[in-house]
Amino acid sequence: MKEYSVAIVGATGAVGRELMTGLEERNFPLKELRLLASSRSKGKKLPFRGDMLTVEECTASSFKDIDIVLFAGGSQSKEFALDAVRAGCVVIDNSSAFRMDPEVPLVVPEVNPEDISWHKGLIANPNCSTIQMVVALKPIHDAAKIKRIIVSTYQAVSGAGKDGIEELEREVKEYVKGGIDPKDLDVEKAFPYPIAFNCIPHIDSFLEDGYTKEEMKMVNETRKMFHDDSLAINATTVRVPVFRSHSESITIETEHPISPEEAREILSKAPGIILVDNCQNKEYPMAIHSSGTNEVYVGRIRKDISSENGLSMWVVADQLRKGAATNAIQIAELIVAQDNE
Ligand code: L14
Repeated sequence: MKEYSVAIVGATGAVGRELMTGLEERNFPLKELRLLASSRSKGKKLPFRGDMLTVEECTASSFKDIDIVLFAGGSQSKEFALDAVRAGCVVIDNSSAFRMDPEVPLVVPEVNPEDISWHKGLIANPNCSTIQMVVALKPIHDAAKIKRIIVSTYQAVSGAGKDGIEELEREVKEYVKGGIDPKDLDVEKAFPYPIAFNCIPHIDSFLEDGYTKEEMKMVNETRKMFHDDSLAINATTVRVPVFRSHSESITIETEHPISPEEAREILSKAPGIILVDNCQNKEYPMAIHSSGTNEVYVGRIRKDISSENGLSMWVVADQLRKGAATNAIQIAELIVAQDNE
């Protein structure tokens, strides 16, 4: 089997570290792994498969002799992704820069693996909240055709990277020291308000119509991967004081009737999904349980009592894993499979 020279751009960030873990855990056929990052991280050493690898500064000429480049999702995608494509690499990009480009496939392997066939060197990894939603909904869409989706997210602070994690930790410690009202906690750079003991209904920037860019990513990316521009979607995205794993409350309306029992039956056999749905036994998906795993967890499946054909459910996944690194490596595995056809 062919072995691949792979580079990670943004190796030192939260997603970069998960990409390294994923390549190791999934035993990706590597000839070589190169770690690239901004000049700030140059010279840092990170452990991989028993060795210490040194981080190099990413420049436009970093991509010679590399087969696959995984961009972790920072601002370096816009700067260097096209240089990597020009150097002949296959680029898998975690940022939002290219996702809606009609020349760029946007892929979740459980949902639309066929779309990698038309890539021109660049494949985009969807937004974390979108990924876990489409993994859960695609099997139901295939069975009963979804017409409308209403979703609210409960997004972990690690979506904002290491800064987000450190900010929640610092605020909680400050509160525990005593004598401070949560609204008076110091705010640093990750969020516009204190996130400890709070929910902030604001992720990414606001558009003129009152939705955020994060919300519109869920709308537009889902339509692109389901190949259906008529799908009605309304998203509200919220930051919550959880370290890791995004949770989502999802209500769908379908063209054909589908019962909660049928949905459970279908989802229990669907790829990448773990059904955790036994309310009588207090079993439902939770962020503290999904963290560090690669699957999408679905539970609380019930009939939407406000519409004719509808279901509500609760969907949780580790957004640094399936929402970013794992999905990107699964795309790389599709490339490997295609090469070996
Ligand atoms: O579009 O939770 O990939 O802050 C990833 C992190 C969107 C925001 C993306 C978060 C970003 C998200």
